[in-house]
Amino acid sequence: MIPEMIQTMRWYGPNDPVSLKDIRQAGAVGVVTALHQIPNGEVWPIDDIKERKSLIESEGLSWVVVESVPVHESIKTRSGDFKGHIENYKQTLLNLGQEGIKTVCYNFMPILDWTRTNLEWPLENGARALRYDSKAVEAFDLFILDRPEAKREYSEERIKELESYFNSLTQDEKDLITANILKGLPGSEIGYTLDEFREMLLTYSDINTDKLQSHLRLFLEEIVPIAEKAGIYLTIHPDDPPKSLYGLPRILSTAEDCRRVFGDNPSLNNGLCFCTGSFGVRADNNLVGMAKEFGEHINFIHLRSTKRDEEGNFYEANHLDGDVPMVEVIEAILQIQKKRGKSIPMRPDHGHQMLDDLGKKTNPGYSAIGRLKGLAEIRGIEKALIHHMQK
Ligand code: CS2
Ligand code: MN
Repeated sequence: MIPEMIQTMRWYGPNDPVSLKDIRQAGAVGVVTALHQIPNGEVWPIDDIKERKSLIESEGLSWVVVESVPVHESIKTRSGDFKGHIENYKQTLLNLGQEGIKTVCYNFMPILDWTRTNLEWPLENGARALRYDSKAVEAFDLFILDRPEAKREYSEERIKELESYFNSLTQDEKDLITANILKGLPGSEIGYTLDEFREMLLTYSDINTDKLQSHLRLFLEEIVPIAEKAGIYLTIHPDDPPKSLYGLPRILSTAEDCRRVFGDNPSLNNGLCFCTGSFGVRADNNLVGMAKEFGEHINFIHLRSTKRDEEGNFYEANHLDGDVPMVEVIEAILQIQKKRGKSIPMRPDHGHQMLDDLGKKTNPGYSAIGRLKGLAEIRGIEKALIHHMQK
């Protein structure tokens, strides 16, 4: 028998315009959620976890994954009260474990979580997608953030190109790019003003890639034994996009990065959130190869596709189009599940804003219908593959 993936959808809690009933009708059996109301770094109290869990269960769903228990900035920079924050993180894991919630996602991206510059990129068919424009990010870095080192990091030719692009933008367009970058996308937990962001950047002035890698290693040395004790499978979410921005180091963008993290700490509770849309932005990431190589550590799966161009831009494509070889990826995952004799939770990561969701207030990337479509397509692929593999 080949186990099926556990179909889930992300839910942002009682204020999410997408309800638990909607998620159930989409065919998901569970949700991925977090206690977003608790400030980063504080312990998640047992009672709050219990309450949220029973709310979800009262609608016939289960709380399958926590995404995310955010890692406090002090832990990433190992400054201030990072020790206290690590203790809090451990306690939260123990509390979640006690309530039977066994899969926890987090990321180790400095300051900002995932980044897009356009949240309503019009597609040919009238639906809307999220898009990342390299020029917008780099022009923001050079001319709005005005980061002193930026001028040395870009070539003269690039700076000229960015200058003329920047001058072609209206003030409204500039403001929108700034807001999209700094206010934080759903799940980011924290947004910044320009000045706050500049101040945060200073906290990384002596943190290079090596140092950030060692901070992740030291963090995992502390929390993985607790996860083992609590029966929790940790899953690190890759960098999105998988490259350095604003001179900040990023350490989970490639297969090499995964090799380091799981080589340093081979515990199976030290796991990966295999986000195809994030890793898939790099042409040098072989997704099927990565699924096979890190299969034992894949404890959570985000399925979506992106379409990149030569200039480093990308948009979120239909789940079965774009650069992600979705059928092959799902096949590789089914092989992993067969080998491990275990179902892995999966969610259709994002979706297009389409049909009745157009014009509605939605969480960017997290409207109902686009994700329902993605989930339905993925479910179809999975069923067909299992049918064939079992023959
Ligand atoms: C994003 C993020 O790509 C994604 O999944 O929607 O919210 C991501 O889930 C978080 O960065 C994980 O910690
Ligand atoms: Mn993801």
